[in-house]
Amino acid sequence: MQRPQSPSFRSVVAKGEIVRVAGAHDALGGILAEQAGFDAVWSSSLEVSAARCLPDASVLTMTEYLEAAANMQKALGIPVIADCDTGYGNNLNVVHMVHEYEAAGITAVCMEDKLFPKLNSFAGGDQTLLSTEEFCGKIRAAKKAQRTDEFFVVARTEALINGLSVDVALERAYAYAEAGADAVLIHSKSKEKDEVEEFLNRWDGCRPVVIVPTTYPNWHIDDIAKAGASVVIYANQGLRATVSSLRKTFESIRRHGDTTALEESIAPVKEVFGLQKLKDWQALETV
Ligand code: SPV
Ligand code: MG
Repeated sequence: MQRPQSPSFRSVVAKGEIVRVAGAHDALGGILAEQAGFDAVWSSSLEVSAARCLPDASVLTMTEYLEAAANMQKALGIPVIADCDTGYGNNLNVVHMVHEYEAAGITAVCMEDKLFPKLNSFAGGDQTLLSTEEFCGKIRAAKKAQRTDEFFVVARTEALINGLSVDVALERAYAYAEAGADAVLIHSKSKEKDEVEEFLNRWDGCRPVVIVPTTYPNWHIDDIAKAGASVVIYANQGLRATVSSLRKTFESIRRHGDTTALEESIAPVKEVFGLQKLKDWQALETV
């Protein structure tokens, strides 16, 4: 029995159809995304830190984020894009990060142009950006560090998160493309899609654009594709569903004193065995 094998993220993007990505923090979430038909999994810094009840504030180390991403990739037949925050420090940290992620079988990483330590984009607080030139240096360092042509570096600008204009976001994104990024990610905390849509309208298409429609949820994927985005990351809906579902489940048990009311709405143990591929493992006893 072999582990699943995943195509590279680059090859998935190269198909030319919009790439649908779901956020996860462990292999279980990742495989549920794969089974639902997603094309890739986002190893979300928000999810991975929340899974340990820690803030998404560069508190966990690179090694801890890498372990989470690698555990997902090992279980999946679709590629993981690792959310690597700021690259965990300066150019040197970025190079170490690329070496380690690539060696672990991760085919795509994303770095954002904020200062280290960073804070989650929706948390308010300090969202100061690194200078464009310094971030371009990180991109160049990352691209020089990769061993294979397959490895894919997404450069994420937090210009809009920082309250800067679409002009600035575009200026930065073009500089990041010029520095060698394989794709750019434009993040926004606006309740409307307008600023991301404007970015896409004015983007010349020199690199694929990645978007994260968390705060502007009512943009249908077909319309996002028409607007020119290549990759859509549903970054934290799985985590939020987990929180709601576990809360409801545990409250129900406490309220009712038994689990009868729940049985219809929770997965049978058999389904869990399926996700564990238990039958395949048991078959190994008699090979
Ligand atoms: C994440 O999922 O960790 C992200 C997206 O980086 S966000 O939380 O919106 O910043
Ligand atoms: Mg993140």
